[in-house]
Amino acid sequence: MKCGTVGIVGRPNTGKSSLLNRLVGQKLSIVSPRAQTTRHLVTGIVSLPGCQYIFVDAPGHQARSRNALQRAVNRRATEAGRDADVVLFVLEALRFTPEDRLALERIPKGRTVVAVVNKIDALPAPARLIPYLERISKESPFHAVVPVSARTGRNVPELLKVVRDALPEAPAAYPEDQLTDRDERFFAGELLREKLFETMGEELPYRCEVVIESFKEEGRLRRIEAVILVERDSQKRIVVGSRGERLKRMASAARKDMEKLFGGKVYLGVWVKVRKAWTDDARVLRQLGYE
Ligand SMILES: Nc1nc2c(ncn2[C@@H]2O[C@H](COP(=O)(O)OP(=O)(O)OP(=O)(O)O)[C@@H](O)[C@H]2O)c(=O)[nH]1
Ligand SMILES: [Mg+2]
Repeated sequence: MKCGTVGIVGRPNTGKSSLLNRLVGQKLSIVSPRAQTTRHLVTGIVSLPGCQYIFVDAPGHQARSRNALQRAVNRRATEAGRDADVVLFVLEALRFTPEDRLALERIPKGRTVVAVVNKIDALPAPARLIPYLERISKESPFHAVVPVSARTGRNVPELLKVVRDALPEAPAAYPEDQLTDRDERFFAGELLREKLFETMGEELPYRCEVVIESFKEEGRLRRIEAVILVERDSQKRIVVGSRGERLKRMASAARKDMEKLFGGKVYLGVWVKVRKAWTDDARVLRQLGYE
């Protein structure tokens, strides 16, 4: 039996969370076209005959951190590479930016690192992939370089094989049917946060956080009370929208996703609160679990 932790790291927006979801076959980690969507470590467990993979999706490592929140998120990104048996270093096909290099340098020396070249479904000229793969294999002593598409699932089974070979012999750490070690409360907050990323303009999602104030199971109903923290009154007005329409739409979309994931009815109440400059307030960040 093989079993081990597999950290999924790289610069923001390379498709790490999409890859986790594809590997697990379930949407666990939120995805958006924006960089720095993921802020937490999200575990996805895959149990196959003779092998259990404990994947850990990490936030993208950012070159420039402008506030305490981003520094805390970056520390988390580093943790995922440090504590893993195997590291998946995720790249976007045909690109290798200074930010990619920085993320690669954050992985401790001596780790088994697989370079995963993602988004091969979107290649403008497929012939350019081979020289790119050759170039990447020279960047670092990778255990392997594997091209995949998290979007279509192409070559993902091959990636699983490569990782399996590199995992240590160990008994399974989790029951076979367990998908994650995160609870429903965590996913409720993330699904609402995803709607902020989908709906809001440029800077706003980075100024928002979701706090689940209460999560109760009443028979088959889950009664969830959430708060969206923003930094200023003007941001609150935008999140709420005229006559509360925007907030209602986001809450309704989040509730539907929650019902799908939890397999039961959800009541979701959402409020917006102003907490001045929370992204730079160590005390608030600690309360939010970032320290
Ligand atoms: N064409 C294509 N797009 C992809 C693929 N994988 C991810 N994407 C897109 O790339 C964007 C970023 O995806 P995420 O999975 O959120 O990326 P991430 O690396 O987790 O980003 P951070 O959490 O911000 O670090 C989204 O718009 C995805 O739909 C892929 O295989 N092909
Ligand atoms: Mg992500």
